[in-house]
Amino acid sequence: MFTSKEEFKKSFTNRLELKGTEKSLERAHETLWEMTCEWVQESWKRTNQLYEENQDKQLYYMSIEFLIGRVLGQNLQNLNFYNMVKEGLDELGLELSEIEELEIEPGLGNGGLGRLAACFMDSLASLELPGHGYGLRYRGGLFTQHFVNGNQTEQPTNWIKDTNNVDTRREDLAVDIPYYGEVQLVMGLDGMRTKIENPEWVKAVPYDIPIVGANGGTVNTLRLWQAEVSDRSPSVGKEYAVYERETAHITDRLYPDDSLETGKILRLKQQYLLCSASLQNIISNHKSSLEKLPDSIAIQINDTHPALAVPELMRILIDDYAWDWERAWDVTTRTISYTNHTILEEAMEKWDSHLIQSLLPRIYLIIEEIDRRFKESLQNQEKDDETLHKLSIIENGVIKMAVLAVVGSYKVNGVAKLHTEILKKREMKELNEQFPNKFHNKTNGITHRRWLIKANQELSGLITETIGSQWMKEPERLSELHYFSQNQNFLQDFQTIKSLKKEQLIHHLQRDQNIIVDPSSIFDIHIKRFHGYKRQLMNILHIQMLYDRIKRDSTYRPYPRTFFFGGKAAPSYHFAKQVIKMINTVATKVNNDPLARQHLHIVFVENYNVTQAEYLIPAADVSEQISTASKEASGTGNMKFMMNGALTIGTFDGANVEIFEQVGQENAFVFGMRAEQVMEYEKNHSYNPKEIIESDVEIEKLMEELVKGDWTEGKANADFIVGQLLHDGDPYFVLKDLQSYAKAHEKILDAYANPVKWAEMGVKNIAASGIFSSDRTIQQYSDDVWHLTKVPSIY
Ligand code: 26W
Repeated sequence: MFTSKEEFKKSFTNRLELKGTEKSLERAHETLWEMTCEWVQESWKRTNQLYEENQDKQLYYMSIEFLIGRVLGQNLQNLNFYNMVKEGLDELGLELSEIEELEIEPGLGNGGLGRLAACFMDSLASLELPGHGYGLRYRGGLFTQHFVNGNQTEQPTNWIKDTNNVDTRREDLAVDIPYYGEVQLVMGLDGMRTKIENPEWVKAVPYDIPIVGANGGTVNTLRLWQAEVSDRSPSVGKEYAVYERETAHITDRLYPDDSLETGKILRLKQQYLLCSASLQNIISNHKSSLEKLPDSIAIQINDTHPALAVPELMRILIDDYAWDWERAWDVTTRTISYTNHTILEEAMEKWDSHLIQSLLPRIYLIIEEIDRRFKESLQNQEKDDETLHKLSIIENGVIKMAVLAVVGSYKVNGVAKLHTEILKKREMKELNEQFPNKFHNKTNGITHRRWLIKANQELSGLITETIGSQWMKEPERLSELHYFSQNQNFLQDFQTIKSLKKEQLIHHLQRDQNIIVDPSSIFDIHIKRFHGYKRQLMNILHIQMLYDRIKRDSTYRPYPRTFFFGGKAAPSYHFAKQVIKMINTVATKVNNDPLARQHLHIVFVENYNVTQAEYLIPAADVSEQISTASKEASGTGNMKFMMNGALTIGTFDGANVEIFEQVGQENAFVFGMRAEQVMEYEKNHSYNPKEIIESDVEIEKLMEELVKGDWTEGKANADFIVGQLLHDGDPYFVLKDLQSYAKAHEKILDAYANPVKWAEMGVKNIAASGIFSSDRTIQQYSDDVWHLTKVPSIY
């Protein structure tokens, strides 16, 4: 470990020289990476020792996705070495940011759910709480997106290199996972036991990633499992080569669908591998005191993807440790808790009973028994058929994972107030009534260390100069900035930094995509996965409306705006892909029109990922959070923008509601229907988009142009978009909210015309954003669900 810049430079140069005379950027990266790993190693070892000595309660966060982003710079930041290293390298003629650019980010997640898991890992370590992650080590992360003719293409992204990976293989901790086989009763020393005969064994090998907390004191572990062939004989009747191939497939790719349930056997294999390997690993450390499991550990399952943890823990306790059902159920349901991240019907996981029965025969029997006992317990409660239907785990040959997760957990939470209310009052009403104290809310958060301190070092520096550095530890103290929202010097500095972040983004885009952007335009940014309910379509339709207005009305010459889009569509989600194609088509038309181009510019950032987000968010003036009310469980991008002083244009949905509550509606641009209205329309099937078209000339004209194909290329594209809006009844209420959205945009222009007022609103947003740090979220989980104790790190 070094204590000064000079020491660092010396050590760095020595190591670099050992690598040979050629001083490439790659070598510098390799050297810095190795040094960082060594610094982390010490704290990692010490943290683990402390946990062991103190026998502290440990939390295990199980998630099928961990979207951690680049690691090097963030680790340096959390170790408090970033500036020192940057300056040292500078003096050696090297640019730290260029070195950072060499890291391929591990895209082990699709979107919000995976990124949330990563933010939580950061907060756990930073709060010095014993909390670790269990996930899967996909060889290929989320696909790389390119546009060919405006269409999304997908290439596999391989993030694993030959050397210097972010993770360390732990062969010593490998476990075997049983698939298929037959369930049999065998006579053991202590009576009859259930056993799986002739399963197909797959070896799960863990790879550990250190999670470095703030100030580098606590280093927790993210453990990712990789599937490999087992030394035990594979199942009879299968060629070894086939077994080998099928095994390698299990952790070969991240499933790129983030809301469409694909129901593939491979996905089920992944889920079981995650649950079984993690639980075997946990139990092996607690063998001697299993009775006390709920006091010594907590398991949080991130959505239902790891819900098989419930029957798997039951299986281990009953089959491997000869416990009776009641005892096993008591311990299981006091150990596991569950977070729900979506109410979209198509994203609610359901598995075909036959599939589970054949792949996981023992697990199936346990789920069946859980369901039987639960139904039995309801028998004398006089429930009507509808209620019984909502409460059943298995029904008509289908297993409902959300019901299994609720029944098998001691706590269940939604991820924003509105979402939790919808869960309790509608989606899971019957379950909530059955288990009145189980449901609670934990509004999501984001780690301010990555999204402000690291991504916007300039702004974070200004904040520290202004209110001191305590806000980094207690982000709610950002509220002290409120006072400075009236201070002209501070506002000017804030504006200067915003311009600087815009320049940095421009530079990045120019280098990556050869796009030139006007730095004085309003940066209006819509970045997230492509989905109908996130309404990228509404955004692009509005831009078409603006184009028409500019063409039609020679007095309408609005202030220049750059509309940024970024996001991927699931490869099988055709509608979302058609919207991508359409945005690219509209972009070509608008950007090449000499008149419109003076006022509107559309930029579609290719391959949106965590790294791109770190460039885009600090540069934003306007944050687009425009989901159909009731559909976005929380959103977390909304919080990142707010923390960087962008103003939100948004609906009353997810955590937007709480953002508006914190900052005041006067410092945001709120529009559109409320969740109750949307749900009322849905219940009564009373929304008819044709009525909107007939009553609004502007929208009518827009639709005519769409039908004519003025805004699309190729008939298929026009048919898809028009089909959704007209013939499929506009399921996400795009036309219904369009004018209200357009009015909110007009208000944005009015507000932007007064730069000081605009900056003041931005600063008020930053000042009100502290509550959205994931440190707050994690502390609440710990207080209400996990009951962890802080383990202060010893330096
Ligand atoms: C079955 C396939 C599948 C895969 C992922 C279904 C659903 C998912 C996730 C639930 C999708 C997701 O990422 N949800 C998002 O979770 C965020 C973190 O809580 C929220 O902020 C977003 O609102 C929610 O859409």
